Amino acid sequence: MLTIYSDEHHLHYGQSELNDGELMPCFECPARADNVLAAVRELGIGDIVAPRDFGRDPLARVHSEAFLSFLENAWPMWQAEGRDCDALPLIWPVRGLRQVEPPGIDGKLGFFSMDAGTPITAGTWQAVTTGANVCLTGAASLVDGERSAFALSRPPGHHASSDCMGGYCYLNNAAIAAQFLRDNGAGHIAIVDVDYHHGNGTQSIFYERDDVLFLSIHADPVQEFPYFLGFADETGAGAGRGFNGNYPLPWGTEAPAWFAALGDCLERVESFAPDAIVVSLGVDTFKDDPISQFRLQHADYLKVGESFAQSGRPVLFILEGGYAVDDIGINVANVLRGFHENQ
Ligand code: Q9C
Ligand code: ZN
Repeated sequence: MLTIYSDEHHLHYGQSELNDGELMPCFECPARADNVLAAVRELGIGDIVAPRDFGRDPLARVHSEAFLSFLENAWPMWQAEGRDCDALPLIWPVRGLRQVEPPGIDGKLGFFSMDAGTPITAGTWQAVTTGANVCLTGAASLVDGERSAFALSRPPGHHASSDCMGGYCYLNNAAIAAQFLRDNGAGHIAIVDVDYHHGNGTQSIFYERDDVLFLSIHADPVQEFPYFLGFADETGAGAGRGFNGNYPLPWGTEAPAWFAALGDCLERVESFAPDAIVVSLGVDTFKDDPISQFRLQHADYLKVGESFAQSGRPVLFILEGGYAVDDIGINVANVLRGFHENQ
């Protein structure tokens, strides 16, 4: 299996996020991808290659021009205010407030975000565009006939919508890759999101479409971030009715219940018969994840990979969450190994 990777993820290194009422060090850190890279190298199941540059067009297929231009200019605007700490929002246009893009950076940060856990730093734009290129290079390899690829990118993407960052996410890599596959000959794409958190951004991007099936297994939003999307009754709208599936599970969920949901997802994928599957691969379902409450174990991830291999369809794995930094390498490598040994 081909892995795509760039060191440029190091350019995004947030200092702090608001968590439990305190500013604390970011859970989403460069060591995550470094550790995954080391584990994939050791696994030795294929080449590790650099991304190609796909330019702005594939990003603009998913994100609004106003949002892309905000992401690109946020740091220079923040700096122009004389600040050199991370840029974080402090006010959002909630119910009763006007939904109009403000001219200044403090207004824009709230207008284009959903939480205060997603800092913009000096290198964020460069890192996130390179991360998207990592995923696009993986998608392009499937177009060229590869059976599978692993996009080893960070920061993650599945919480980002067409015009909002949040949940450590800026550009929605899975959506960008799925749209690229659609634009390059695939008629139908399934996105299976196994990150611990609901992929609210991906869901919202494809909610009214019947060409991209979105399925997500995650902690129940009644208990867990992102709180405001990811319920079981969200099944799609308009033409997309029936093409969105959520599997909210309670805190404490262990492997049997989790794999029952995955089995159900994969049956739905089979009847949809997509040309390829994009997997939003978060491993924050791990029992020792510092911000999550599921209980999957190292060996369970082998079975995750094996389950996707059994579909027999081309698969693009894209790294999302996973914050047990010392375990993220083995967990991700186990998914890839489980796939590789059963394809
Ligand atoms: N007290 C991803 O896994 N903060 N994002 C949670 C917990 C946001 C996670 C706070 C978590 C976002 C891609
Ligand atoms: Zn997550």
